[in-house]
Amino acid sequence: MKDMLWGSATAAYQCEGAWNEDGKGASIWDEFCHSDKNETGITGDISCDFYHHYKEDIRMMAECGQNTFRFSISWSRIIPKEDGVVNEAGLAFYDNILDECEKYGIIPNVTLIHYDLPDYIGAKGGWCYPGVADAFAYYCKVCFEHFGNRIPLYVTINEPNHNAYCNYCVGNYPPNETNLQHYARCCYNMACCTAKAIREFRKLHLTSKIGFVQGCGPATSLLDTPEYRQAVKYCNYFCRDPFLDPAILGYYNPEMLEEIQKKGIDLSFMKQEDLDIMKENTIDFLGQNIYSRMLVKPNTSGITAFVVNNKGNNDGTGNTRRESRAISGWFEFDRDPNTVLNKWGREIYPQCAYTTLMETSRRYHNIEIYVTENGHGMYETCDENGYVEDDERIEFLSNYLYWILKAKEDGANVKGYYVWSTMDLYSWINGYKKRYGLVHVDYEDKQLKRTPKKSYYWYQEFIKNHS
Ligand code: BGP
Repeated sequence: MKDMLWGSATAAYQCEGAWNEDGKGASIWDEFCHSDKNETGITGDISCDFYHHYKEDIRMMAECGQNTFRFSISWSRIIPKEDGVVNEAGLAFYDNILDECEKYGIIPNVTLIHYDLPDYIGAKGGWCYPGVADAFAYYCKVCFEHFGNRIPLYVTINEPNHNAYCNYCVGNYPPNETNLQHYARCCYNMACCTAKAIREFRKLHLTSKIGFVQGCGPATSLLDTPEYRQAVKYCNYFCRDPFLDPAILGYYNPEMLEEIQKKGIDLSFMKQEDLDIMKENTIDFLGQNIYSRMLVKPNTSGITAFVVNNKGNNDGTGNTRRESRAISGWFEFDRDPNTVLNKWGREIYPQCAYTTLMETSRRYHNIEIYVTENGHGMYETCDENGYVEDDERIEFLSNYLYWILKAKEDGANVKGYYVWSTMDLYSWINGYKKRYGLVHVDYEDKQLKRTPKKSYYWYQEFIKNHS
């Protein structure tokens, strides 16, 4: 499978640590984690300290046979303050990572923002700040000019849908609001961010490609009645279409905009000049994260409510609430009695990988797709050498990979696959006990000792057999 990249993924706030080293400014996650709003007190201040361990981590990736690495750049490391002055030490850190990747022939797939807005943007209203897209485009321009073709795959934003959802529906991510008007504003501003960043990117005529990463697949249902089909459509209006349509097609579906307004959302913030920029500046590829499916049914409860895997449900015992979402009159989550949930209330359903890739390909003209995240969170224990036998993860990954490769075989334009995550790292509100890594990190050890897990060796074998 020569045209397929095999790798793993991380994100700046979740792995770098060094939160205030070498001139880095604070991000909204630094601010949130250091505040009273952070109920657990757990932070990403040090995490697995990728900032000082990147050489070791990239070497281990290479030894595993991985030929691509997805990581993100911290905006506040590059432009620490509102004055826009570039922090050369920030650029140098990422130059070093790129050097290391080049040394091993690892292709970088780099996200320009993975949740961690600079705090100075947060103070002005974060993703709802009307100037966020211009500020983002400026930061991206600095990156494009500096890194240029050394980064062949750029991603503007990680999971605008999930980010906006956690920020403004569930309220478990900063700024911790529950406000659908702000959700709509945030989604729109994120689409403007992507379009304005792409406008800067195209000016440089790089050979690199640019995309964005979607956090969930299309909605689906257990029954096929007009009511269920309607629920599916509404869930897509909420989770998919406001993101993929402008980014890939260059416009919003007018029927969707009408339905949103009928829900009482004021869309007067939408401006023709932004829509013109979106039309001209669409993505080259889609990054698709695959964890679970959006299984919905008609909303009969009349309730609007949002529950994620890490709010009031972060003990990992699996005996608390199921992950769900509902919008009065539109849709609510359904439960398939034949599937299992993980310990954080999220459904495990490998076949969703196939439907996601096939349906996305169909709707969006067979766009090039990278599966930018796929992984399994677990509580883990290691032996005295730090070795973890994570058979459950191996089973999860191989089942999902079966469906991903089947989708590729059946015509989806899948170009790469990334396990979430390269090594154990900070899992947002879930802290450090929920682990995803192919490599175990001993957080008790001063050196933050790394030990490959059983899944690392399984992946090494898998890559060998599929290259
Ligand atoms: C995705 C994010 C990642 C990662 C992953 C696992 O939505 O892009 O950053 O965290 O989910 O989620 P969690 O850590 O909440 O279990």
